[in-house]
Amino acid sequence: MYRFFARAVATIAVLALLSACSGNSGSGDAADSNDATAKTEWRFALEEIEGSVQDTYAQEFKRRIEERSDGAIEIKIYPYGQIGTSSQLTEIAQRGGIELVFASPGHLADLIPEVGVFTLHFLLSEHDEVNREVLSDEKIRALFQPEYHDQDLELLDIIPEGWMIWSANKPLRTLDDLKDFRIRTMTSPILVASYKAYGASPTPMPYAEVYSGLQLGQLDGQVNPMFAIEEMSFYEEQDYLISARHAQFVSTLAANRDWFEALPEEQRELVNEVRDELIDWIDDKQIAYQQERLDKILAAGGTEYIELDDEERQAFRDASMSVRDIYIDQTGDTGREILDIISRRVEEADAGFEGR
Ligand code: 6CS
Repeated sequence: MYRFFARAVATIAVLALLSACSGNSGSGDAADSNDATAKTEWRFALEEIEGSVQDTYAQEFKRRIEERSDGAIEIKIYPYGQIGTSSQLTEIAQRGGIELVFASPGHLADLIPEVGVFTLHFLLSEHDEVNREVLSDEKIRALFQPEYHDQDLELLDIIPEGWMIWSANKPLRTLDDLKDFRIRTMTSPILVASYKAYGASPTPMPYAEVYSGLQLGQLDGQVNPMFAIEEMSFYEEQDYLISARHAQFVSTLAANRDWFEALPEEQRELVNEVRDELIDWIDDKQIAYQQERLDKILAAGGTEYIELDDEERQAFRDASMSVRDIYIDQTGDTGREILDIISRRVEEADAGFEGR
């Protein structure tokens, strides 16, 4: 299971190689060349391992792009563990060492504080259909594009990957249960503030270190969508999985900005076309994955699944509201506007959905 620990040894070498190769690949070589058989390689790095939501997305993205480019484009996928941590992947994409990357706000907010909005609790809808509609709206994407551009990135899509689930060795139903609870979070300052607001003791760290943190007793629990808890084996070290439906795990698909802007028009359109096609496709897949993985965990035995009721959730909702001021403090007027627009869009889409 921990292939990625072994592979970490190769990380430095791969990083060096990718940076050195920057400019020799992924920039429309085939189009520039007279050799009709020349291929352009696009490198696509993931924050998740093979079989994950991001891997499923990348495989289908690759299949559709390669097929429609008549062999002119080849996409090489690097699952988590082959290159580096989420933050390192973003850094390499900024430098042009890879062309495409998944960058989730849980880590990316260190660099682009505005995307931390997606790590705020009780912001998105309880309805998957509403979240899919709001997050894929190009007007919502446009709110973040200037910040991505400032960081040499192009934001291509915002993708929900399922409800965040707490894992622990005791049931977590109240704020009291979370008191001083050492919970691993991604590195976003908003996530740290969110768990502090619950009275917990948040411990930010990279994804690859979570399993050993649980195993060695450095952590009491962690939070991730069900598919990840299963494929990263976190459940093996935990007795309870708790769904508070407090937040979705959201990721963003990004590209190196210069590379994207320099793509021949038809290739840029192809990327946008496939991106649009995959909105519903990946959402249906991720929803199915959560249930399948939960079934798998429960079938293995030794883990109890708890869903908090509305009254229990309300206490967490109330405690989470102060974190919105922290987000606004960190992001100023831009963040305030982003937060207002997203809250309003979710409210309107919820009202429309419930009235259907
Ligand atoms: O917890 C994390 O750090 C990671 N979790 C998921 C589901 N995807 C990528 C992210 O880095």
